[in-house]
Amino acid sequence: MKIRLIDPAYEHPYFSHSQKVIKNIWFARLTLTTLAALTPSNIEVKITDENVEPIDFEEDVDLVGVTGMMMHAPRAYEIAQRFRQREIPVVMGGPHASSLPLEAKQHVDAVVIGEAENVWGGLIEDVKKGSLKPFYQAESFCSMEKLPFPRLDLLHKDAYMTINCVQTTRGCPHQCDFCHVTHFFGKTYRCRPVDEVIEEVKRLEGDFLVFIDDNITGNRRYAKELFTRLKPLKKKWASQASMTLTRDPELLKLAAESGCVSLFIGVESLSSENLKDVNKSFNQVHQFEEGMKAVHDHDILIVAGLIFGLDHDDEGVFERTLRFCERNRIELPSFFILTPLPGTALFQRMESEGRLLHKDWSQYNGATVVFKPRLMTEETLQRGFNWACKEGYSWGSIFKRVCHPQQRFVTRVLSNIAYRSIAQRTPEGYLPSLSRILQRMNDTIPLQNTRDLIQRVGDKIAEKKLLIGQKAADTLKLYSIYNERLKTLFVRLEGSMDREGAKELVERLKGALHANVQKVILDFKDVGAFSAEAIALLSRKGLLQTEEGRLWIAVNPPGILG
Ligand code: B12
Ligand code: SF4
Repeated sequence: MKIRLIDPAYEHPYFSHSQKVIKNIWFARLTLTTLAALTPSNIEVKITDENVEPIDFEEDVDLVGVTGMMMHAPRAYEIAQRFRQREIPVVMGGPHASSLPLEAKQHVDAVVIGEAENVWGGLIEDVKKGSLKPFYQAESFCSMEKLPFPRLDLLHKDAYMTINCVQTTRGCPHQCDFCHVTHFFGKTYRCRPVDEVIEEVKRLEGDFLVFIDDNITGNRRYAKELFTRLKPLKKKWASQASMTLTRDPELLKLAAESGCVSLFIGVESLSSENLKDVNKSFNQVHQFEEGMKAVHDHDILIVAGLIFGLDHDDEGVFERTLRFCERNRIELPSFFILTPLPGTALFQRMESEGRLLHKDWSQYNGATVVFKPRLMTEETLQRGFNWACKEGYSWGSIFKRVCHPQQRFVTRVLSNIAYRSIAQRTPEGYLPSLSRILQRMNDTIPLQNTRDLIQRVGDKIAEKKLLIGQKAADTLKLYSIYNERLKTLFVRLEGSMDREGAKELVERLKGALHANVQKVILDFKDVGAFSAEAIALLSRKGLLQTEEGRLWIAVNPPGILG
């Protein structure tokens, strides 16, 4: 019996790569090499990764297996159709088929839902008997013990940056709403025996490997043991981890000592509200800068995952995020557009809110807008994302991010050049017109004079000066968010306001009006103290009016002075 396993290619300006780029930055997934390893040894099994070689549709085979993420689905179905025309049975598995088995079944003879370990052998027996069933799904997750080592020998070694890929864990202890991992693996986090991982690593040629885990430090005790055992092997490795790693100095140190040179870290958003919305509050925004520094201090290169289009993202998000990457010298920013993948909590929410634009899965690729964003239009999100990709890999931005004293300078530069070649293929983008203004509208204005401040008590202003012993905040903070759909700017003010602060606020707001903002809502609730001059100025400029329908609307304005 002969089996051909196929990984479909994907035509896209951002995600499909030339052979040269694949050779520079790409590694093979473990999907088909794992499946091949599970195949009984008396069966001939071969792999085609369509990204690196064409498919032979005339090949004489008895079974074709196709894998695929969401965006690969249309191509996977085309491939299936070509083989089925020749009456060769086709089975499909992987993230897409597992999320939408009924849809996949319309295009293939059998669908494997979830992991293959406990069903693949039986499926092959059924093919031999000519009694292939429509669906295969294991009753439980497979044991992580004694998993066969993936058949890396079946890959074209020279086509990729590396074929040295190893998986140590499956799943993730977290459940971020947009992530497919928890949907696929349930709430489980399973670890392979460290002995077996070490044995697999020892067998790899060369000194570099990728741990393709979704979160290699999800179980800290396990990770510490693994890293300790890796040290003597003197390999270099890359993987994915969550921000929580940066809060455990011992773990980070062990990772570095065991050869970690690069980590993909899901930063996702610089807004705590966004992170809360998608169940990722364990990412603490106030800790980001310190966390990035800790990783750099261990000479580990950061590939940061950053998502645009979350519900609290306005037009300012693109520039704000890019500047964050530059300030923190993130070597490889990896920008994504929020994508509701079927099976995830995010998909359910978007679907129930009627916000999905279509279900053309080929567009569900992390680089295309497939839903209605809350605070901006689809076009602004798409163009802003394109801008960030291009601008983020402009020479100026690369320079800001890679020029620092840590080691591996050459690696930093070369990997940026490789990413730059991808980013340059991104369609034209632009920075939304309000971006600059929004950066200024999210700022801290120092006070010039705290002596004459009058404190707000309850919703009134106290009669005279600050109450004894109570210190006024010596800054005025502006938190602004713009709703492009409503053409409305919301500004929440916090701290104290003297005349200079009020003047500065008026100046900045003038800039917003020039940029076609049709309404400004100013919330004064968190301003604890004002100077009489500040109130007079705001009042003169019409910023304290509360009537609906006006250009300026004040919420919780300071009461009348005593
Ligand atoms: C490595 C990896 C990558 C690499 C891929 C390199 C490459 N050459 O393609 C990189 C980092 C570049 C990458 C990029 C992206 N990835 Co990715 N990636 C992974 C990751 C972490 C590991 C894949 C792997 O090797 N798994 C190990 C194997 C053994 O598991 P498996 O693939 O699930 O296969 C098992 C079963 O599914 C089943 N099975 C699978 N296929 C088949 C086929 C048949 C016939 C049968 C019988 C069974 C079967 O059997 C296997 C053994 O049990 C997975 C997460 C994960 N844990 O799988 C995400 C994952 C696959 N990626 C995902 C996504 C979305 C992307 C991106 C779109 C970016 C993004 N927005 O996150 C891009 C797209 C890139 C592209 N061009 O395809 C999603 C897919 C979700 C979905 N529903 O489509 C996943 C699940 C992660 C997530 N957070 O949700 N990725
Ligand atoms: S931490 Fe990462 S892998 Fe884990 S659920 Fe969240 S996004 Fe997915």
